[in-house]
Amino acid sequence: MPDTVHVLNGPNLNLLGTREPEIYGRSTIADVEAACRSACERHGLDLVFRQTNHEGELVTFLQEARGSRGVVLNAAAYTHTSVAIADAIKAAGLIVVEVHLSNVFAREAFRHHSFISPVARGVICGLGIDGYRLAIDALATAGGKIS
Ligand code: CA2
Repeated sequence: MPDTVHVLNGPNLNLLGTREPEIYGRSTIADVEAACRSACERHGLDLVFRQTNHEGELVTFLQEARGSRGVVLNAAAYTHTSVAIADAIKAAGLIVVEVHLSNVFAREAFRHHSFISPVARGVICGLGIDGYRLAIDALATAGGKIS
């Protein structure tokens, strides 16, 4: 378990690569998974990669990540709305790196607030799917401590 990284993806990310490529790029969710798998293999870590469109299921996935090395979390729109997800991170005592494909601060004001950032170890946004790899690198080294 401590050698497992969970990469959890929220609503609509299953549609990646099909619409709005100018914002989210052309990579599909399968491409994101492949990039995460090769990053984990490089570090000798196991990977659990999941996507859901349901807030409660994301809470369950976070609970199931208890005891892991850490979580790379793109909660998508729930980032900006979900107290339940922030509570789940705290309750499970998880090390979380929050990731967004787009630079949320260059977008609408409602995307500037995150309920997850205060309970995350770090935040990466605007670097496309490279952000997932960088988050895995951070979790692999120094238990996610970014110095
Ligand atoms: O930039 C990101 O990764 C986001 O988490 C993506 C979310 C958005 O609500 C956040 O503010 C930032 C939206 C994901 C929707 O994904 C789509 C994929 C293909 C087509 C349309 C939406």
